[in-house]
Amino acid sequence: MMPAARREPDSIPMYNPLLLQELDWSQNTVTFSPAISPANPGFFKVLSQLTETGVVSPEQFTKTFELMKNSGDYYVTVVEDTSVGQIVATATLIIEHKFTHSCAKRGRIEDVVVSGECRGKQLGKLLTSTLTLLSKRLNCYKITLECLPKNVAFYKKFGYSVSEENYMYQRFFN
Ligand code: 16G
Repeated sequence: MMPAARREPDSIPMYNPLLLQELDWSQNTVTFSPAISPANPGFFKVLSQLTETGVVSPEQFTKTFELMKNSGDYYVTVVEDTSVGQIVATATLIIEHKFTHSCAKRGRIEDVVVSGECRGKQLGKLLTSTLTLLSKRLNCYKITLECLPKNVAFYKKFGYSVSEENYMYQRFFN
């Protein structure tokens, strides 16, 4: 597993990959059966299985990548099938800064998606565990995500619960 990188072979990671080696897996709340190791491109193809990606030029991609990387608050993380050099799953942790809670940080998990042909390999579980632990490691006071009702049971395994607050939104365009 690795931070999202440019599609060139000599890629620049979005965040320091060593962070993933420092996670406290003793705090993990799910089991992997069979066991898999967290130490182990198609990025848009995978994302398009979650939602509308639109058309993204290489320039737009690079601009957004740089913006995310420079902010230091985007942990776009991917699983690559190294045998074919293809990204097969992704999830993102975003850090939001607050003045409240003594200027604390809040984590958000976004865009969790596993490509159709790789479902059932616990990759979504691996990514969600990893990013949840990473948010703790980064001292977030809480972490949130939005999901469909059918996915609530999945996220409960990692310690998430359904909030009494409603998720409200307005959509300005698709
Ligand atoms: C889900 C995703 C969210 C994503 C949205 C896409 C997770 C936990 N939640 O709610 O991150 O932004 O789907 O739908 O992955 P949209 O493109 O219609 O907003």
